[in-house]
Amino acid sequence: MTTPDPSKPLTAAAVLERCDELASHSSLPDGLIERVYLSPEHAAVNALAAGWMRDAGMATWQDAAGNQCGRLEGATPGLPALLLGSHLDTVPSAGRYDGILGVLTAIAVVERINADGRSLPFALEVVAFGDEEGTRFGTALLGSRALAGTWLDAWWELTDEAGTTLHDAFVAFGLDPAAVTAAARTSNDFVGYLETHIEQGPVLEENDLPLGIVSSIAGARRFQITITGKAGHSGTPWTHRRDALAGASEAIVAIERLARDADLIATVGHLEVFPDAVNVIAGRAEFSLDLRGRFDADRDAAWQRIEALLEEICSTRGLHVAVHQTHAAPAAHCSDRLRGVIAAGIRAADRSDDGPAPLELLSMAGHDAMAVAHLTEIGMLFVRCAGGVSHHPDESVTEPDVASALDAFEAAVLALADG
Ligand code: HGY
Ligand code: MN
Ligand code: MN
Ligand code: MN
Repeated sequence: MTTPDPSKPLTAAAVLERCDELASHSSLPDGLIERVYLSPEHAAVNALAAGWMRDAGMATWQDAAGNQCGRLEGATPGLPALLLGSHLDTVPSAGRYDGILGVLTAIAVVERINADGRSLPFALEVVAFGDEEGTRFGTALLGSRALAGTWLDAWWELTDEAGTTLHDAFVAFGLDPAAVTAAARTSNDFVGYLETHIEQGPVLEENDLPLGIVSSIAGARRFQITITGKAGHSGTPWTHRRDALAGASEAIVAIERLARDADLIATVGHLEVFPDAVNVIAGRAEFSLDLRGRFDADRDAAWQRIEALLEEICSTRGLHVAVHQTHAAPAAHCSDRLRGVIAAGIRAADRSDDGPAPLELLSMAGHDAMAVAHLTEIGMLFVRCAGGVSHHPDESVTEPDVASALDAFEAAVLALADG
């Protein structure tokens, strides 16, 4: 095992350079970033992360679901581990810090602790999850749900845009679908899970804070909604039209109004029209819906009202609606214990023992921590990102904030060890 040089702790600048290197592994041209589960780009960044994990002194392996893992033993071999990590996959036309900063912060902190010769009462494991976003197959958290032991065999027939099934993508990546359950860990394997992530919202910036503590993560449900009418000549009189796109448009605006009134967040990010021609009335419109809120019960009650709304709009317009849920993740709560060590880490980083308590905030963005919460306590450290922008090439963080995050995350791990 490598023993890193304590005189050269991994700096924020080095972590940001690694973010840039990972960003170069993309399936898109012109500097745009897209890296999906079980792709050649995924294999490339797993190899890079594995090398950096080994430089930090970890033993490394790729698990049966394609997650890249590393482990540094504690005071004695075989102890349960504190799991650290995030994800390496991205949305289309992504930023370079969502998920990636969390993986690299975890590796850097293990390197620092190892270099300082600290032997902790637990092992340290780092996991770089392969599919948090769900970009390729539509349902999210596949990597972390494999580790959590909540994988569903119903997913094997999910297909990507090219029609490749998840099953065949596993095989092409060199994985055995029948062995995916080998990725599942147990609660006894871990003492907890800590994840660093950019906030993907404006709250830290509005409060002029570099770091914050996540209190809980909003649960999301995703749907594919298909509205069917009758394609026809664009000169058809109003009395004879059953326009699926006009119906979908009315529904989308009505859903937004309903979500705003219910203090929820609803996003329609995908829309496809058939036959998609300037002089043909749309016979079919298919759109996605991502619905999330602080409380699952409010979200689910609103979803029932949305279903009634869809039926009403479609019956008025002589249209048919079909709904298919593609993803559901319950809200997850960060434990008092791990929120406490994150707070201790932030205070240590900004040396503000007598300052105001670090800010706690809800994450409207989903995270792998939601899936890992099935196994063990979770805690998350948020890092300010400019304008709260994420899932966009303009996603950005500052070197000083990353330096603070490294110090805070290391101090949080040590606070747990000393606790
Ligand atoms: O969708 C989300 O909230 C996360 O970024 N995957
Ligand atoms: Mn994301
Ligand atoms: Mn993320
Ligand atoms: Mn589609």
